[in-house]
Amino acid sequence: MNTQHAEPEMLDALIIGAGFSGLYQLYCLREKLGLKVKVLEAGDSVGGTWYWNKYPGARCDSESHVYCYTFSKELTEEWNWSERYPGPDEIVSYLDHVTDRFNLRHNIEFETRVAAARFNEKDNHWDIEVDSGRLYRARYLITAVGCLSSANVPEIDGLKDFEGQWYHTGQWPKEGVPFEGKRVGQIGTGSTGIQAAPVIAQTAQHLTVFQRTANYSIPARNHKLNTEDRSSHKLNAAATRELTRNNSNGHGWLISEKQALKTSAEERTDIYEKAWQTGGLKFRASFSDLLISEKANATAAAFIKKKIHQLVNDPETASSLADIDHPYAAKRPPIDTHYFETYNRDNVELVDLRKTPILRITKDGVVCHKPDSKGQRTEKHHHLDILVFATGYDAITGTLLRMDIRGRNGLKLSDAWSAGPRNHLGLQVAGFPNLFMITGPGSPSVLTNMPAAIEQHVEWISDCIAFMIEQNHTTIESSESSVESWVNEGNAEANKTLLPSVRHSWYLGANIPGKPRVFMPYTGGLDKYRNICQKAADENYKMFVIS
Ligand code: NA7
Repeated sequence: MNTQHAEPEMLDALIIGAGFSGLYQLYCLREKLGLKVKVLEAGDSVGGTWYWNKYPGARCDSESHVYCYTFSKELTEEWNWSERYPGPDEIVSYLDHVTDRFNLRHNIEFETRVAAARFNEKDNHWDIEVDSGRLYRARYLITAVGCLSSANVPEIDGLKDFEGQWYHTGQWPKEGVPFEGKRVGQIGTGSTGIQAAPVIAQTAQHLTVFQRTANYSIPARNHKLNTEDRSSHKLNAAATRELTRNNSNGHGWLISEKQALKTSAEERTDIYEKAWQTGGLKFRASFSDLLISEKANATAAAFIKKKIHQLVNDPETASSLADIDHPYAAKRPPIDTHYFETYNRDNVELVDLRKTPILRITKDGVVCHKPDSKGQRTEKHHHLDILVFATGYDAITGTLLRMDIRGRNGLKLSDAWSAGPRNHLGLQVAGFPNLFMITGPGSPSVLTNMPAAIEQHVEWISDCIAFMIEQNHTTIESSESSVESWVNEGNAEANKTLLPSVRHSWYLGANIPGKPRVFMPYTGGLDKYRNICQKAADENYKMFVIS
């Protein structure tokens, strides 16, 4: 850490990131606790994940009337969403509005990336250094860095030789990318690729989609909201708040109590058909046993695969798209706008990488292995002007570990987590006093509607810091034993579901070479998690080590 710079700026709390989490954490610590707080943000505006993810077709998969804060009735009352699912520009406008409405901007430093943070054991504070070398000193350090903010660009042989332009969807140029007259290759068919392909296909001369793992998708059925929709959302806002705070997923709906396996085939198909027509993530709430029973899940999987075959004209393409090797929603379940239908366009081609893997990238395209009719190895060159990597993120831990965070005895977070992330309640790591993580590993985060999970975390952290101040305590940290029991609890909850069975899922870190395979999000549900956290607070944080 650079010590040649001027005196550090003294703060009570430093927050990293100005997305949904960082802004609300700033508001709570400043307004409710009166602390001196600063947010450091790498981008030049608020927005977090949505500041960077401006790729074609980008859209939130939570519905707009729940993808927002609920802490201020006035804010809920005055803000008007324009569509069922908000796009990045509208979300950033919303967060801009929140920033100005609550006068938060002057506590945020933009274009400032945290490089390192060290816990000073002598004086019990954090020393933080940013990329420009500036220093800050704070009693509390809170990471609000999002779960999907470190782009994963796979190391494919030859990328450096590519003479066209290439982009990762998570670092999309603000000015956009014109596809007119271009031959575009898109690698990846996760939630992002499934959103991007239909939009890129509308203007590109030709789009080649490289699919490694076929994926389920449910129609989003996005639409403009009218005055009645908005009035109804506002009228029901208090009830919706109660619902999103007290259910397992933080969305505006409950998971049905009906079991697929105890429902007749005819009724089951009716229920799936209705959910398909309604669209969106609620499809996965059709039955209570979908994520715990392979047999139940297979009924949903079969329904969706049949839809794919109905939607896609070319039987070979349909077969590749429907050749899905994992249970429905055991990987992140995408929702789409005309994704499967896009393959009926003359200018769109699917390359099934399970049959014809990528060999290398050349100066003007991608070369795939293509067995000929005699099974001999031949090569096919896909000529491309633009390559789009919709290849996901070093999710949940990537951004945390890219910073050089060191706790007691200089322990590096990357060493503490060398076998995978370990913490207590997803909030605190043993040996890292006064460091709190919002929506980190071990918390429900990506399995929920994020703002609901974020409000819970921020409020818990704020209450905890208020307790520390009231009681004149200096440090709070997890004990090794509480970490051990939380890791066991997390594994036990995950193993009740089908989710850890998908070995190639980013929930397990499997998309990043060398990343430990540990199931990261807490699957017990936001409601259960909230109660566990509340109990810890009600017991005066006795599971934590306080000094
Ligand atoms: P995902 O869900 O991680 O999807 C990434 C896609 O990229 C997926 O289809 C991957 O295939 C594919 N991929 C990754 N590396 C490669 C290589 N080397 N070759 C070919 N294909 C590759 O990321 P998304 O951005 O779509 O979604 C992330 C979240 O963002 C999403 O859940 C929403 O919450 C928003 P694989 O499946 O690994 O075989």
